[in-house]
Parts: sequence; structure tokens; C-alpha cells
Amino acid sequence: MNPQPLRPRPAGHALVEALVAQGVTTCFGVPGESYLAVLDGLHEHRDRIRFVACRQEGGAAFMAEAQGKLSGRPGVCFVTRGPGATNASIGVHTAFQDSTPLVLFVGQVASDQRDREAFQEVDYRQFFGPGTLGMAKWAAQVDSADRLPEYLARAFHTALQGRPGPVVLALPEDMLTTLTSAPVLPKARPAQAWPAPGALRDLRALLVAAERPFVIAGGSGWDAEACAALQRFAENWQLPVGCGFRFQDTFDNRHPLYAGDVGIGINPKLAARVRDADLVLALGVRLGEMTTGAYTLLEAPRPRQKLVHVHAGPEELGRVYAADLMLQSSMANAAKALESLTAPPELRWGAWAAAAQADYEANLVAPAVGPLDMAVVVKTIAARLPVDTVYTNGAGNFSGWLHRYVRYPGLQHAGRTQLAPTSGAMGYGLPAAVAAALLEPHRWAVNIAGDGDFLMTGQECATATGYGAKKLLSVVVDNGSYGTIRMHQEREYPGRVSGSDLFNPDFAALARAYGWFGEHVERTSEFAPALERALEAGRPALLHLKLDSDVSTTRTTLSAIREAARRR
Ligand SMILES: Cc1ncc(C[n+]2csc(CCOP(=O)(O)OP(=O)(O)O)c2C)c(N)n1
Repeated sequence: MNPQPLRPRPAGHALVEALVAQGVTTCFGVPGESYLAVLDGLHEHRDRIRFVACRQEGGAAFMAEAQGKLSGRPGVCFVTRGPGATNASIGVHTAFQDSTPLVLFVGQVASDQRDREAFQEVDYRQFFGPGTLGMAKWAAQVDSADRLPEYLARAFHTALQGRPGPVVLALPEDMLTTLTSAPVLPKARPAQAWPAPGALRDLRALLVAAERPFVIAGGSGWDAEACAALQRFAENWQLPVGCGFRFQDTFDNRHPLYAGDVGIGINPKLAARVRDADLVLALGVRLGEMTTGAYTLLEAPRPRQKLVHVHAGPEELGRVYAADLMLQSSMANAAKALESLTAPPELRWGAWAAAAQADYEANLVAPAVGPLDMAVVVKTIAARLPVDTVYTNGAGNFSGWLHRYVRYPGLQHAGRTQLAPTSGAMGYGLPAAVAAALLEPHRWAVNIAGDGDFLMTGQECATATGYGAKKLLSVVVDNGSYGTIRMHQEREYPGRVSGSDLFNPDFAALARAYGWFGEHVERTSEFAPALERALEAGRPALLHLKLDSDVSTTRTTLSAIREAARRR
């Protein structure tokens, strides 16, 4: 039955009604005069949907991206034309690389000004793609107010279906003020692919023939049920499981079959194990550069291991790797199918799985470092805060401590607890934590940031204060440099420091200026009491940590890297 036409109202209002019908209760953005009719619609429906006005579109788009990651439904962001859209593009790129459902709405110049390079005019179909092969899955312009529901429904389905990702809709100013009786369409329910029964039989045969199987799970599209089913599959077959780069919450890190994260700064023993496996089951992961150790753990295009690749997007299957078996399936359906596979009574790889877990446990231990030990800092936070705490980060070596030492529970225990950009976008962590604190205020959001990383989007501290975030902590690791780049410099051009030193403000004072709690920490022993005071503050808190600039990663120092490079 066709939905009933509604009383005429401006398309800007119809758009907000459509978002409400999609289940959207919060959206993020920076206002612009190009979409006043939408802002008015948001005012009209303010009891059902909240607009969080951010301080920069990069921050807003990151918040919407984090919303997509947290909820599994498209995050929603509104920005103005030209300058707003270009600022927001970092969030679109991140959502693309991270396969996060996101809808970015861009106010567009009026139709009668189009193609004149009118004020702030950009052609978003050219700018965002999909021809850019790395920005939006789909970019379109809604020229007809009456067709708005069709475009919006397609945007939500496109963002969710297959490999999830970002969609951009441009909204000409005059279209938004046109009256329309267009109906509101129902909430998008994405179509989900199932693995074919024959392929499942083949997968079982590969497993039965294996001696050293290894699962790499991750990517987007998992939910609590799917992660629980994945765990039962792993238990039925006693399979060691690693998580793909920055998808560490896909499998419970406290489970005896957990083997660690297959990402940047990988445990060398885990890297060796993935290389030594005779069968790799890649479930939901793209098998990108970061998860494959730059295509060395699995050699491209034909790995030495037998490879089964399960992914929701057909374009990812066979994209790089000639897998022995490829299954196109949503993670929900794949996990259900996998748990139905019966294992033989005797499995050959008990010792292999036990050794994988022992390697993971051993990697949680590291020699003490002074005067401030980041391993102790992260472990102290993880021990003190509840298991459902959301951890966020942007890009930089500081994230290595988080990745190595936090034991993320699977989604079935706490929902998503890791918000981190596989795109390696600096500045992601703080807005992601602000979004988490606003969207799920019952749990803590903890951001670990580098001094470079933090100031890329630090202005969103004001958004957190303005919208009443409470359980929000940012730990800024100040080593006085863009440390990751310095590390690469020391490796490639030892001793020749160029462009990687930073001049920093007093981050604790800066936080206090935003109405946050702020303190400094210089020694390991000062951290736990400072953390207590931060958690008791009853408002967002920032701890400014001074880290010895020679400490480079969880495993090495700049001087060691420099000396090794000079010896080479
Ligand atoms: C938006 C963006 N710009 C530049 C880079 C390149 N980059 C990667 S890590 C890094 C340095 C990060 O510095 P900081 O946040 O201080 O962390 P550290 O590496 O010192 O721990 C840079 C510049 C990036 N990944 N993202």
C-alpha cells in the first residue's frame, strides 16, 4: 500500500520527519544559511530529535561517524556548502575506510544559481564520489522536494547494505523551502546476504583438513548476537581468534581463545602465528594494509595459507586476494551459519590455540618505564573503569598502548567499546568520545590522545560542555612532537628532525577554560590519584600527561631506532 500523502510542509521539515522515522534521535552538524529550512524543521520536532551544534565540521562528521559505529545505524551530520562540506570530508573518508554507515547532508546553492560557481558552490558528486574510490559510496543531489523520501530511503539503505559506508546528499536551498505533501517512508531495513549452503560445506571441509587454523574477525556489520554466535563457533571448533585492526571489540579479549589484535604494532609472536597458519578464516575484515602487515602476513595476491574470506560486500571479495573460498554474507547471517557447523569429536590444534592465548597473555606484560609508564596508565584506567567503557583514539603512536593493553569485551557484553579510525585520521578520538558521552551517557567514554592528535579537534571540548557531557575523560599524551612521524624520520633519516617538533599549550589549563576538570601528571605514581579526582569531578575531565620524548612505541625508543638506522 502506498503511504498516505501528508499535509504540505517545507521539504526541510519533511526531511526531519523522515529522519525521525528512521529512528534518528540525535544528529550532529554546524549550521549554515544554506539549510535554514532544515534547522527550522529540527526546531519544530525538537522534542523528538536533537541537533548537536559542533565547533567545526570535521568534529561534527567524526561525531556522526562514531554514532554510526556505536549504533550500527547511519550516523547523521548536517553541514553547509563549500567550506562546511570540505571540512566534513575527513569524516566521510573515515566512514568509507572504516565501513561505517553515515549520511552527510550538505546545504547546496539555490537551483537558479547552479553551475555559476555561485558562493561556496561545489559539485558534491564530483567531490565525494563514488568515482573518488575512497570517499562516499553514493553522492547525490535532491532536486525535487516530492522525491525527498525516495532519496532519503535510498541513502539509508545504501549506507547500510553490503559493505556499509557513507552517503552524501546535497540539498539545494530552494528545494528545502518548497512545500511538499511527500509521505514519510518506513525505517530502512537492510537486505542481508546469506552464505550459500554449498559454500558452507566447502568451508567445513577446509576446516576439517586444517592443522593450524586461525580466525581474523572484524570489520563493520557485527552486532551482539553475531558476536555471540562467532564466539560459539570458535568454541565449537576451538579456533584461536584475532581481531582486525581497530576492530578489537569483535571478540571478547578475555576469552581463552583470544589471540590478540592483528593491526599496527602487532605482537611479533602473533604475526608469526598468522604467517604460520595453514588456514586463515577472515570474517568481516577487508584484509587491508593494516590488518595484513602491509600484505606480508598474508602475501598478496596469493597467500601461502589457505584463505576463506567472508565479507558483506562483493567488491571486497577477490579485490586483493585470490582466496580459496569466498562467501558474501552479512556478519549476522555468517555467524549464525558458522555456529551451525558441527565439529569432529577430535581436533588437532588444541596446543596451537593454547599457545596463541599464552602469547597474548605474555604480551600484556612489559618492563617498567620511567618516569611515566603508559602501560601502567592504560591498565590503571581499564582496571578502575567499568567493562562497558568506550575507548576512543585518533592516530599516533600513543594509540599503541591502548591497543595493546585494553581488553575489550565482545559486543555481546557491552556493545561497541572501541571507537578508532582504521583510516588513521588524527583528531578522531576526542569528537568520538564526545559523541559517545552524549549518545550513551550511562557509560564512560575515555579518549586517549596525542598532543598532535588532540589539537586537531580539541575545540569540541566546548561541544561536550555545552551539551552537558559528564562521563567523559580525555588523557592527552604530550611528548612534544608528532611522534609517529619523528619515529619514521629517525628510521629513514636518523638525527635529521624536520617538521615534527610541537609547541604545546598547557592542556589542563585549556580544559579548565572550557569548563572541564584539568590536571597534570608527570610520574606513574601520580596517575591513579589524578584519575580518581577526574572521575569524581562530575564534569568532563582532561589529564595532561608529560611523556619522555624518547619513548616512541610500546616496544622501543627513538634513540634505539636512530642507532639501528645508523648501523644499517
Ligand atoms: C589528519 C591527519 N594528518 C596527518 C596524519 C599523519 N600522521 C600520522 S601520526 C602523526 C603524528 C601524531 O602525533 P601525536 O598525536 O602527537 O601522537 P604521537 O605519534 O606523538 O604519539 C601524523 C602527523 C594523519 N594520520 N592524519
